[in-house]
Amino acid sequence: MGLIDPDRLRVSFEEYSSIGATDRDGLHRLALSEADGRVRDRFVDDLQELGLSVRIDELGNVFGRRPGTEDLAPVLIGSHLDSQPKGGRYDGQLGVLSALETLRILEDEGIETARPIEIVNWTNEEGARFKPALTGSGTYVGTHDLDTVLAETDDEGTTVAEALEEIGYRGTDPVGPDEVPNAALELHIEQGPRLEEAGHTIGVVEGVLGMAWLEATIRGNADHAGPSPMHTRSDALVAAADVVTAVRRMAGRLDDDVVTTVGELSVEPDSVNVIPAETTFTVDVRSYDDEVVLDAVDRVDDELRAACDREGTEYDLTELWRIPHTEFAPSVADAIEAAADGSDHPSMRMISGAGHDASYLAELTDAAMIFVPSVDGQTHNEREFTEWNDVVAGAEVFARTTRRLASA
Ligand code: HGY
Ligand code: MN
Ligand code: MN
Ligand code: MN
Repeated sequence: MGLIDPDRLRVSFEEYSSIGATDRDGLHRLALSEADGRVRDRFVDDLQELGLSVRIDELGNVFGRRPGTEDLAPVLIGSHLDSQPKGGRYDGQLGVLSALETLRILEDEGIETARPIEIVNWTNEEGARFKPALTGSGTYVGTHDLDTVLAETDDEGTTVAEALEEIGYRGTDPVGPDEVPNAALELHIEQGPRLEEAGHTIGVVEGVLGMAWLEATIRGNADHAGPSPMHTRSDALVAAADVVTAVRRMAGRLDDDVVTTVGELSVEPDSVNVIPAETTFTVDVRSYDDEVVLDAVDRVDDELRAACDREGTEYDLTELWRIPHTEFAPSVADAIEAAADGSDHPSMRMISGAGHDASYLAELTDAAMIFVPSVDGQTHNEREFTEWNDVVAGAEVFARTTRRLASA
């Protein structure tokens, strides 16, 4: 038998992908939704079938533990099973299933490791339904406050605590490590075009961009679209539009790696013949340089002030979340590169533009990530795709690295 069983990995991938599947080969499995509940049940069944001891904490993070031969701190492996709205089947899910396959093959071959190995599915990695993102892992490492996270609400006003109860995953275990892991490893799709452009199969991820999420509300006056003279209007959407384009132009001007996105925008009263009274929109800004992210946040505030002066509107700006850039542990990155070299898969060092649970784990222990290519860099949509031979290559390197980390 090889380092993994590709056919078994494929069977699980298709099975998990059928839970919350969209009709265009994507996934609609928002954090703590009914579909997330069903895929969690599948995951718990698979862990129990492997004979692992399973624990679910108060935030619904699901852990399986495989004992080691020595009384040593565990290696923590895994990712997330929640998806974006109409997202892809690989984002997060591939990391959980590669970790599951790694444990399955160890069982098949009766291989014991010195260190225990813990596998995890993190709650709410995406931050699509409940903001901010990465709250399962962020609370586990102590960066997020449990009560604050439990009280976060979605657009319908449902809290995280209520959603956890609804799907039966409001566990009893305290959120946080039983034992601080000795190392942490996450496999993930790159979600960008770099590996494909370079013709490489394995990304050895050395770091992650820092990011800030902002929410801006602009208040103008609802008025009639007909009789209201143009010079008397305070149009909240016109002011927002100015800021949205300014946020787009900010990227690239600040630093070559800065990326800015306005992903959400709502208009009130949202009626064809009423001048928009209020708009609320989000800003996501990222850079490897944390000072640049701070500077960008200030510039968003400047742009809001200027747009509102022009339009006679008012605004509020709230910072929803900020996470500094991540530098992963060279020791784990080196272990990944050695494993890639050992299995003849060309690898390259890189930085992640996407946020990951491993970033919070890096605050607690030596962590790093393995990337596999995203075709056309596509992700966070139903076109997300990774060639199966790249999936297998990534899972093999993941399994090899996990064994190495668990042996020492
Ligand atoms: O926002 C991110 O980068 C991740 O997908 N949660
Ligand atoms: Mn992800
Ligand atoms: Mn994602
Ligand atoms: Mn992630």
